[in-house]
Amino acid sequence: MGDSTKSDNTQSVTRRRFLRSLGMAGAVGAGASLLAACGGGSDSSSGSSSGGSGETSGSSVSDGTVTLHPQGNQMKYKETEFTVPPGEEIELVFENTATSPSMQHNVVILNSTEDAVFQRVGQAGAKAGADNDYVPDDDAIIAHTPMSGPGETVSVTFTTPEETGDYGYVCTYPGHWSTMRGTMRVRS
Ligand SMILES: [Cu+2]
Repeated sequence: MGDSTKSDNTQSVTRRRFLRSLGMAGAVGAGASLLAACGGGSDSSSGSSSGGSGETSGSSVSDGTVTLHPQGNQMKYKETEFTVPPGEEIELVFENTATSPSMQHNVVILNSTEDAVFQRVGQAGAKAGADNDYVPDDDAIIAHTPMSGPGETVSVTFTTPEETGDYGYVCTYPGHWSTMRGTMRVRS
């Protein structure tokens, strides 16, 4: 099968690099907004998990890194949107803070926010199977992280689209696509 999209993505995974320092990803996880206030050393943050279930939560790019998490042990992202500039290389980090063994997740970025595209990619992902990390060969896929188990952190580095607009992201672990979705907003 022609898997040019897939090998592109694989390539960008392998050439990922931590943009500034390894410590940065962890700091961003505590909350991007804190970074504006402090240069480091502050531990006034209450940590990774906040309540507010059912509330829309956002994340934004900071020093080229965006960090996402699952919402507890639900088939949902905690951050259902994030905003990035166009045409810029970013590192997308997913910290799988779930504890249930069935809560395996990835982040697959799509060139669309159409429900039909989420459905097509989600269903094809289940068919692609574990050997393919549940990621199908589909032209709608811009980039994707590897699959992560509970407690694992995965990431992918990619260049954001040149065109401003909204782009979907979805987890392609079987059964997750219908609820585990978000929107990447590309804004200049
Ligand atoms: Cu998932």
